Amino acid sequence: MTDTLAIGGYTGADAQALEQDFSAKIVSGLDALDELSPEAREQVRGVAYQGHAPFDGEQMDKLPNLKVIANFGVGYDAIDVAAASQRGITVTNTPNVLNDDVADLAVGMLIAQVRDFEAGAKAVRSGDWAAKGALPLARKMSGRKIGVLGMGRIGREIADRLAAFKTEIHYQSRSQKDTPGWTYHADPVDLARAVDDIVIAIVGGPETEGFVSAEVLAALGSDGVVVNIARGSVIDEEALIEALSDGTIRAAALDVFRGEPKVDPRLSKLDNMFPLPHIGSATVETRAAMGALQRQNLRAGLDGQTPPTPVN
Ligand code: 8YV
Repeated sequence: MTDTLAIGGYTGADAQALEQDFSAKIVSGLDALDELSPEAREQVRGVAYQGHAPFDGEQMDKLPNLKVIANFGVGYDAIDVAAASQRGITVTNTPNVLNDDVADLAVGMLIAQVRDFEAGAKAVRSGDWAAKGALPLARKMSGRKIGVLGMGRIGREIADRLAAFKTEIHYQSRSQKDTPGWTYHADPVDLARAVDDIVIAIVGGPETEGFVSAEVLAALGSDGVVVNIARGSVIDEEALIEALSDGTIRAAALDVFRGEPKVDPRLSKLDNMFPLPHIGSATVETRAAMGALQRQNLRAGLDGQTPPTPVN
């Protein structure tokens, strides 16, 4: 019997620390809750959660003495925080420690598409470079106007990096920030109209569902690149497939997808979409920092202390 459940694919040092420091029982997903005995479920006071499957009130009710859900990740859209609050459950996340990695990835993905890296790599690997000669010219990165959607902690790191590439920074967020030299737009369509490319760094969840709409994509225009490192749900994926297929926009680079890890084949087969398998925070260093912060939160929640990074 343990008071801590680790739900998700924990391996290596994280699994070891959860087992050693918390005597945690590690299970692969929320489905495992139904396999535990009622006595075992009553013992559970803390959950270390990793994953994107919905953790809702119905799941929480299976753990009647739950005090804390410590999420492995900054985005906690999978967890019904209102349901947790109603039940007196503290939810925590792992902000800040992953900002640099996610921002690095976003910038890398944008440059990859503006400069056509994937087409270039294919030409070398296939022998087309020797057989058919040079590729069509790409576009110049510096001087581009970039619209960052969401000026939170990660959005700001992205914008700082892109400014160093001599781009012109525009952004949209709920409120205007203190960002001298950067142009604020309250409306995402206005932002799209003003810029060449969009980098999405808004939170997921119901309030941003389909935020990047057909209208936003049309306003961006036929030279535009869309980069998404946030959540698949923030883009209207049907509209994106259409916009990429008919040339409404030039290209996209996506680290996140609706229904991931399954990706709509209509999207994954498009040559002008550069995909990555949700690796924004996937470095040895950052995952170690996320794990450590998750466990600090978990410990504090179990001890009835205020955790370092609570979300409710
Ligand atoms: C994931 C993420 O948590 O932090 C986030 O919001 O999306 C990622 O870092 C990661 O895939 C681990 O589940």
